[in-house]
Amino acid sequence: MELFTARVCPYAHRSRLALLEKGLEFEHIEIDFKNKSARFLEASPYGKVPALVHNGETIYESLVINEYLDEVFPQPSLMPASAALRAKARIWIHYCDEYFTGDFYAVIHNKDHDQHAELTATVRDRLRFVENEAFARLPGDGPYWFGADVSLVDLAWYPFFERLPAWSHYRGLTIPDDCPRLAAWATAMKGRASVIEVANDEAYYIDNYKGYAGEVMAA
Ligand SMILES: N[C@@H](CCC(=O)N[C@@H](CS)C(=O)NCC(=O)O)C(=O)O
Repeated sequence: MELFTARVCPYAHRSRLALLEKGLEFEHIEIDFKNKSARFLEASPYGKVPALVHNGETIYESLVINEYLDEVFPQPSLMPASAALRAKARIWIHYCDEYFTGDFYAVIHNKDHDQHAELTATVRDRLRFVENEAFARLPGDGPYWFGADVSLVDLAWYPFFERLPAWSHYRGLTIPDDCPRLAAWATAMKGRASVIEVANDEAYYIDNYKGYAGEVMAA
């Protein structure tokens, strides 16, 4: 199994975590975005990481790769046992890509001081929505989204929280104080073995997002 990946990419990070959680051996192929090989472009028609090659098939899109891995290698399962909770898991994965990530990246890409407060407030509200609609309502008592067992939802969201120190550094964005469950979840994820194995430190993200962020804007 081969994974085309990039250390800086949160989407590739999701699939690296899924492979590690499954205990699967894989060849890690780091992609230089400025010099994409023909082999990579064949595996990844969008020219994006991650892309997985397994049994002669190429699979791309991080969420699709992770569902594929969970189907093909069912143990340990990374989805809840009941159909209703699996549906909830898909809702929260969908919320991440449909609503959260766009607003999250808008904050770091924005160079206009006049828009800064509104953009960061939007992300804080997204985090409060997760706190109040997911963590306060879903069954289980943590530390993960669905209780004691890590799931594809945790793996879909966590990479953005590992990058949050860069948002905090350049844009003053942190987890709001009124989101204690979300903060506890982020701490629990940070301590997980798979996360530790591929973690980058805060300085790495601050350095790598400098080009996007430009100057520091206070909270
Ligand atoms: N929806 C895709 C997003 C993947 C994505 O945007 N990857 C970026 C890096 S984070 C990429 O490969 N960009 C290629 C480029 O910048 O040339 C997924 O979930 O896999």
